[in-house]
Parts: sequence; C-alpha cells; structure tokens
Amino acid sequence: AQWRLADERCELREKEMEYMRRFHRHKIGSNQCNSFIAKHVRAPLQNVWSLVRRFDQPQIYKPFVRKCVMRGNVETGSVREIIVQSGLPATRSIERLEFLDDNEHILRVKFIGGDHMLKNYSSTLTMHSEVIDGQPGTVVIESFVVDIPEENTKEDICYFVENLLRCNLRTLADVSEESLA
Ligand code: A9S
Repeated sequence: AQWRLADERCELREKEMEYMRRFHRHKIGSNQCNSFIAKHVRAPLQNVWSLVRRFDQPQIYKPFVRKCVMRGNVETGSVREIIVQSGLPATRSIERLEFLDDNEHILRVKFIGGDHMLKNYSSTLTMHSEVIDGQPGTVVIESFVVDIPEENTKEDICYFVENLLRCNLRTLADVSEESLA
C-alpha cells in the first residue's frame, strides 16, 4: 500500500508537470526571474475558483490587500487599484486582468503600476480537480515572472515573491476549506 501511495504521489507530480507545460510558459528576459508555487486545497474546484475569479475582490483571500478599487465589470482588460496593508514595502499596486477563463480555470494578471519594486510582474494561476484522501480537492498552481531589481539577486526576488504567493495560497486554502465546514 505504501508503494502504491508513493506511486500515486509520483503520478500527481507528473500531472502537475503537464499542467506547467500546458499553462505556465512565460517569456523570460535576461534580467528577469520566474518561479511557481503549487498548493493542494481540500475543497472542490468550483469553491476555490469562485473565490479566485473575483478580480475586483482580491482581499477575499489575499491577506496583504487592505482595499481594492475597480471600475466597471470584471473582464479582460479590467484594471484594479490595490491599497496594501501597512508595514509592507509598497502602498499601492495597479493591476490589469489579462485573461480570465471560467472553463479552463485560468487567471492571468499583470502589475502595470504602483510604488512597489515588482516591475513587469506577470502571473498565471490555474487550478485542476484532484482527489485528496478520497475527497474532492483542487491543485492550485501560480507561476510568475518579474524583473530582477538592480539592488537584488535573482534568488532574493524569487524568494520574496514565492513567500508572498505561499501566504496568498494558504489563505485561499483556509477560506475555501472553512466555507465547507
Ligand atoms: O498579490 C499577488 O498576487 C502577488 C504579489 C507578489 C503581491 C505583492 C504586493 O501586493 C505586496 C504584498 C504588497 C508586496 C505588491 C504588489 C508589492 C509588494 O511589494
């Protein structure tokens, strides 16, 4: 049984690699870095997607967002202004919805302004159904590409962004799972 479990985990990793190849290709400039975070959520895909697709309300699952202002409907090209919680190395971010697909569950966002240091930041978030311990689950994959600032190394900026995404996806899992309780 233990080998079967291990084998299943391999299979799952194989699937994640397939999702990466299909949805998470980014053009990487010489002065840029890219990475990704995967998060396994114990909730059905529809629950998780219903939270992520609200481009006008990122604060539903992003702990660093204090407020979000967006005019008009959520559609490709929509621009939101994020007001960031205090204590972070930024106060605001202007972000554009590049692509939102309710069938393939794909969300692509670009940061186009603000007083933060994430220049030319672009992210792709996808989610895929899976079974976790016999229950309906969701694997959420979020990849990004961003300029490496003059004063930082590639490792610094990757580590910084990966940790922020880990926080966001942990909160997304908490909110998705508690909405089931
Ligand atoms: O919110 C996201 O999807 C991803 C990131 C990396 C957001 C980062 C951030 O909102 C802070 C958390 C404030 C950190 C921005 C835009 C800049 C930061 O420095």
